[in-house]
Amino acid sequence: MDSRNLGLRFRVAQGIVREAGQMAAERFRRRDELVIERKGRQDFVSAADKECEAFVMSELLRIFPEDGFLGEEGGARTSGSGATWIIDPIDGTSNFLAGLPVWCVSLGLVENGTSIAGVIYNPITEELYAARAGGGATLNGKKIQVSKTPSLDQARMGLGFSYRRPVQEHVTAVRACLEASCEYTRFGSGALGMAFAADGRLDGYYEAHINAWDVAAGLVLVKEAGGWHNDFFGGRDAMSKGNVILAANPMLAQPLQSLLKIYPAENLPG
Ligand code: LIP
Repeated sequence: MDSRNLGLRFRVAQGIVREAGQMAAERFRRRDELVIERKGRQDFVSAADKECEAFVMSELLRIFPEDGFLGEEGGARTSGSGATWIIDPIDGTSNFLAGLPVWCVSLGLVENGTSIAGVIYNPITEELYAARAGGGATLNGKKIQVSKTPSLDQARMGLGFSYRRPVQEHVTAVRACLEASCEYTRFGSGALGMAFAADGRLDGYYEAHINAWDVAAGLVLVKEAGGWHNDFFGGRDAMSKGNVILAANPMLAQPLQSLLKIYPAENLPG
């Protein structure tokens, strides 16, 4: 996509995500009124997720009718332009429903298996992350960069888990980190985990299986903030089936790679 078209989409996406975030924040404040449906083990959805996704999808397709769309709550449309918007209307739904202000709206734009623009917005903390390919990454307009932590025994990782994968696998990852004196935090929002890795509040983020809508925005954020991440969309059917995610500052990519025993080494930095 040429720079002018990407720039236009980047600006429009920030406006739409901010508006969607305000809608979701209103629902958050009145969450006791929400009807909650169960999608799976500790996996919930409410009218707030669906409303937010429908709003974002209708706005994007009104302005960019040729683009494709993939949403966590089922919104989908094949792309005519080669670019596909990927949205998680409320990432961290369990936190949202519990009243924890650790959730966000996450919107990514993917072309040819690469994330080229991303916006992540937590309307409660008023933090808006944005990045476009070649344009750097920002938090509320200020440039962000990944951490410079040089070794695991000084690091703090974000570790995510869902019942899509065996509990033992997560326990093994937690144990490996702790035995390496590497601290960890579990947020319940993969998108915020990637954002915190991009601005250096975390030194990296790992989850054995995550969906495209959780990381599509975070991938370009981490990359534009000088970080490294695995070839998420290189996985078979990753767009529809998800994949493992590992993101980190470049110095920790290899040590984390070995520690978590996830990938062959060829696509690591350095
Ligand atoms: C969440 C992800 C998180 C994962 C949770 C859940 P949701 O997405 O962001 O990384 O650990 O199980 O999938 O369901 O809140 O959009």
